[in-house]
Order: sequence, then structure tokens, then C-alpha cells
Amino acid sequence: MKTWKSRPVPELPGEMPALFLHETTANRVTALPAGDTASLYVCGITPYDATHMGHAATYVAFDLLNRTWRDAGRTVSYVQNVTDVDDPLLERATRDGVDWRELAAEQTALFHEDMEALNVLAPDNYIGAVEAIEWIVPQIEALVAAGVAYTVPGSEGGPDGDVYFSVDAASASSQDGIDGPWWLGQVSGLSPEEMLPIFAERGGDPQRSGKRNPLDALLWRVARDGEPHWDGASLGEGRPGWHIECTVIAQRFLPEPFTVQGGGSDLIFPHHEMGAGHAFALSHVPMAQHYAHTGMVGLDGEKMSKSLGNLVLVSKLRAEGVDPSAIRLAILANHYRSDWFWTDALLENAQAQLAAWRAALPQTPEGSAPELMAELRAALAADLDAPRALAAVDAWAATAAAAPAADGCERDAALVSDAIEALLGVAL
Ligand code: 5CA
Ligand code: ZN
Repeated sequence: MKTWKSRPVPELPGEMPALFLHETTANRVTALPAGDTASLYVCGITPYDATHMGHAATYVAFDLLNRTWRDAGRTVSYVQNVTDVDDPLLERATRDGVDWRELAAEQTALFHEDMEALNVLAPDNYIGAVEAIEWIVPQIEALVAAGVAYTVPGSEGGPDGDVYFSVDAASASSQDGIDGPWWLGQVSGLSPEEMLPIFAERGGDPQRSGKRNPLDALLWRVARDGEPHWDGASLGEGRPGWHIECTVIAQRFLPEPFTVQGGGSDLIFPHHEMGAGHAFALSHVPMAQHYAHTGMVGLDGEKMSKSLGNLVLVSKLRAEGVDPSAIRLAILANHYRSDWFWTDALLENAQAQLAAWRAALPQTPEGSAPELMAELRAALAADLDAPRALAAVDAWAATAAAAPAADGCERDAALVSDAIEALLGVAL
């Protein structure tokens, strides 16, 4: 699928230190594997409503990782999906009396505009669930053949043949895996008792009769009247479950294992837990070397979510004439791992900060750029500490503003502006 356009990233002199990033499964900050290449999969949107500040914050966070790696001279492969067929999208299309394909296409296009405006570098491969179905079907067949997936009889008048992933069979078979086992709880660290309510909340169906374990995840949903469906070969007509979509796309376009699996913390369980299980059952290699998750952005005391409707939309702010650099700065004022709330004050502060930085630029003291650049790099290398990076720019701007206007150094000003654009993605 077509992706959005990236603005060029200025090349900077000097060196990025080794990068440390929080790792979800270990629950601590660890060194990322070194090397000339790095690979990243970030879970993309389900396009039934416009990009809200929570989505934007997640993609901006992983954009910092992408920029940090690039600055370190690494060749980055970045893949993102778009869940362009799934229950919430179909439900919204039905509610609004629109074609689900049109709804998905419109919202995906709007998301691309938002990402461009926020200066988020585009993925190298942007893949829709629908276009992935032909790759997903044989992989589900392989899971069935391997004995880690099974079909379930119809319930509540539904047809026979939905296919589920057996978490017990997969956990058991991976214990003698060659390169490291998968077990239920590997990614989230949750116990089955803790998993059950979360599973029900986030698209799972623990009550479905005929399942071997209530936590078994849907791989293939056979066709129902009025629902879109595709050729599933031996599985019959139907459509894929959610977790297998990301597993197959990641395995197809990235090395096994790839470096970082990213997304919001709402995806740790069941999405990334099950995805890791599917991937290991398919290839006997872990899916990713490192799991990284962003905190949840909220509004008025609740998590911002399309289902609750408490949204601050990037496109709406843009339409009101808000500078996208200020939106990006407002996001970066929060550490990517913290849960935080969007407020008008956050945006007003970011607008004032941006104006101060812009005003300071012509007064950049000679020799101040390399020092600032080193501080930005050190902040990013320490678990993408954007608030610390912004504080370093604030300090530089205060010094510049206090310096005599005539002493401004053009060469340093250009380097400061390049460093802020390349590392933080903020255009001055
Ligand atoms: N299509 C799936 C992933 S495969 C999905 O979760 N789509 S989404 O549209 O609901 O979310 C898109 C991305 O934004 C995901 O990485 C999700 O974790 C993240 N996200 C959703 N809501 C928030 C929020 N309130 N704060 C931070 N990130 C969020
Ligand atoms: Zn995903």
C-alpha cells in the first residue's frame, strides 16, 4: 500500500552513543543490539476514525527511535500495518451506513496527512491486512498442520470452522524450540487469571464455546452473512484474526527476529503476546529481540479512544491552523513511557517554546551547536528521553536570547536547526 512522504533528514557531524531502550518483557532499560542494520515493526491504525493524540504520540515515539538509529548510521527497515478489515471498522461502517472500504481508505489517507504534518518518517513497507490475506492463509494452515491451531464448531447459530490458536499446544511445543521458547506470559508477564479480563476487553472471546483454553486467540473467522470474506483455501471463505495479521506482515518484510516490536501499552496483551506465540510456532525463532511500548494518552481523566469518543484529533488542530511542529513539541514534552493527559495548556506551552527557539536561532552563540547536539544525543540514547532533550534546547535558547544579537553565528545556527530537525523531528 502507498505510504506517506518523509521530509529529508539532515546529516549531522559527530556520533550517537549506544542506545538504551526500555524492554517490556524484562521491565527494565537495556542496551539495544548493536550492528549496521536495525528493524522495526510498529502496529498501525485501525482506520475507522481520525488520528488522535494517542496514536500521534505512539508514532512520534517510534519516530525518535528511527531517527536515533539513523543518526547512529544504521540502515533501518521499518514496517507498519493498517488493520483495514476488523470488527470495529465493520461496526462503524455499518453504524454510519458507509462502505467499510471507503471508510478505511478515507481514514488512512487522513492518517498519512497527519503523519506528514508531524514529520514522522514513513515506513519502508506500509501493508494493509486485506493485501496480506493471501500470505496469512498458508501460515494459518501451517499452524493447523503443526497441531497448534484447531477448528471450533459453530456457536449461537454461527457456522462451523473458526480457527483458534492453542496457547497450551504452542507453549508446550516451544519448550523444545531451538532458539528460545515461547510461553503464554512471555511478553506481558501476566498470569492467566490476570489475562482473562484484559483478553475480553481487547477483542478476545474467552466465553466462546468449543475452545480448548478461554485464552486461545482467533486466527480465522469463517464467513458470516453480510461480512466481507476471502478465499481461505482449506480454511474455507473467511477473514483473518488480528494478531496473525501483524505476525505474518512482520515475518514477510523483516528479518527473524527483528530488532524492535513497538506499539502502545494497550497492545502488550493480548496482541503482542499472541503475535509472539504465532511467530515462534511458525518459525521456531522469536519474533522480536526487544519489545517497546508507549504509555497511554488520555483526555479528561480517561484513556483517549475511538470507542469512548474522547478524542483530540491532529487533523482538527491542523484545520484550526495550529503549527504541527507545536503539536509535535507538546507530545515530546512527555516521556514516551508515561501515561499522560492532553491539555490546552500543554499546547500553549509548546507554542511559546517553539516561538522562543525560533527567536533564539539568529542569536546562536558561536560554538554552542556541538554541545547542544551532544546533549540531544545523550538524552535520546537514554531511553528516548525527549523531555530532557527539550530542556537542553530551552537552556541553549535562554543563553542565545541573552547574548548580543550581533554575535549570532550562522554556522552554529544552521547546525542547531539541523540537529533539532534530524533528532527531534521539529522544524524550526
Ligand atoms: N490496528 C491495531 C494495531 S495492529 C490498533 O491497535 N489500532 S489503533 O488504531 O487502535 O491504535 C493504533 C496505535 O496507537 C497502536 O499502536 C496503539 O497501541 C496506539 N494507541 C491507541 N490509543 C492510544 C492512546 N490513547 N495513547 C497512546 N497510544 C495509543
Ligand atoms: Zn499489530
